[in-house]
Amino acid sequence: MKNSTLKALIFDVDGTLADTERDGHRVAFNAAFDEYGIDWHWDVELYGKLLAVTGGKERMRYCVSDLLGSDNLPENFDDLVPELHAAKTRHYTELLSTGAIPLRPGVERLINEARDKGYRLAISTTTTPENVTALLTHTLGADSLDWFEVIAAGDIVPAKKPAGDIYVFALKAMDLKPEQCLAFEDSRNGILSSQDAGLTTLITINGYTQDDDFSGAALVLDNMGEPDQPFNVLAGDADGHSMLDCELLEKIHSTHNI
Ligand code: XBP
Ligand code: MG
Repeated sequence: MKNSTLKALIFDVDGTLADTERDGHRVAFNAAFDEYGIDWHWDVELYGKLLAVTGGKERMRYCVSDLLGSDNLPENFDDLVPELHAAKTRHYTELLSTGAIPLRPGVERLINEARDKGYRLAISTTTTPENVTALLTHTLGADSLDWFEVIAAGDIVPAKKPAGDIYVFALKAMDLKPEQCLAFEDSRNGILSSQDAGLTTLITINGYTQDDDFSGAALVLDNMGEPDQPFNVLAGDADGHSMLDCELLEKIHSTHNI
């Protein structure tokens, strides 16, 4: 099963392609709570704790069960979650349409290079599909939706990250084996998911995930790097490179798939 050629790159979205959590999803959740008269405000610190659970609907239920309890919530809160989440998605996509959240350093450059070199691309995320469409459309342009052969997102699999199902779904849809791909993640739940699916994984950390356990990652970076903005290597061997490019990806892939 080893010694395969690198064929495809599979990207997580939130935290990896863009820093969406603190100033995007969190803000949209709060706007939905306001809209529905719910007496919650998820501040930056609390939201960090809530990120233990992936998926917005799951996160709201976790907030009740493990963090804030049900005081002052409507009696039918659990039934209201899907509707509340739909409002959150509306607020989030509206926010993205203003161009409020850019891609992280190196993301567009790496995607363009990978396309030029003929690598296949996919997305594997727990977020709602509309959110992926909005992010790609308002950063790379509407055409970019077609650059990704598979956009595996949201409730398409019942078990979200850290389960490996969403990566397995993407691999199946592309008819590829894990050793023919690399995964790009930013969080502990993300790498647990990609590793569960057997994928060699590269990490770019962010403010919420910088202290996460990334055991087994092929490389841990602060970002993907640009020609005028070299990355910092936090773990692993970048072979003297200062930004993530296809040559480095090939080296990492061959080192980890022999
Ligand atoms: C992303 C998430 C998502 C978003 C919210 O995790 O956890 O839940 O925060 O999205 P990952 P929805 O980057 O590991 O995929 O509200 O649309 O569920
Ligand atoms: Mg992520």
